[in-house]
Amino acid sequence: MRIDIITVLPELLRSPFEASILKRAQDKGLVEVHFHNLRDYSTGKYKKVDDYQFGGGAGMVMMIEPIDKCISKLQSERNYDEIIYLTPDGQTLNQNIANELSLKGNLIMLCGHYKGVDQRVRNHFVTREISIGDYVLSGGELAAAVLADSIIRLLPGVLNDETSALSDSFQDDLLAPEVYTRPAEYKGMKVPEILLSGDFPKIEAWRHQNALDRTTKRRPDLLNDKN
Ligand code: 6GU
Repeated sequence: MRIDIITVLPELLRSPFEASILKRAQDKGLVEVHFHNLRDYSTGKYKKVDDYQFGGGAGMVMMIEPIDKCISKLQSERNYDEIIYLTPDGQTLNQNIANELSLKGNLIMLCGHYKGVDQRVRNHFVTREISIGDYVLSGGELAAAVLADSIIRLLPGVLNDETSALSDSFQDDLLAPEVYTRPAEYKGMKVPEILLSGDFPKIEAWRHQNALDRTTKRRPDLLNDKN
């Protein structure tokens, strides 16, 4: 997979990709992540990427020309499966969307800023609009990092057995069961006996029940007939 991220703030975005699982995924050659500074595609003396909105109103709007230039250059080099615009009025990200996008080859992520991008970018270039939740961030950069992380960790070979994505919360519409590690007793606080029993079918049944109970209590909206 290849992810190209278009942003006015590449420095805000780099560090999440330089540690832990996201770094290892790139080191293993499972994903390439490239950052493109929109300012490099602006013309004129001041490298302008935003301007006042027609009709008046507070806040700047990201101009179509630098975005067009950047996207056109990328598209001249390869085909993209999706051009994703990160925006609070997009479709709310969930595990199903991450699963679906993890099956694609090349993705562009366009980070919105200020009042957002000129609507013509959305109408003519963007194929998909995603939000990461009902709250407002200062820009799309952190949202792009969240989206990219949710996708990259699903690529085959990125996670090992211990961190397998299959046992994640949400992957089967259930929250993950509670977990414990050594010591088996700490200041009188004990680990559930069943987990120490070595009876794996019983442990699996306990975990499923625990996941079900936790979901019922915390997120009843997730439950469906599958569970
Ligand atoms: Cl994608 N962008 C911004 N600016 N705020 C958000 C968001 C995106 N998703 C949730 N809040």
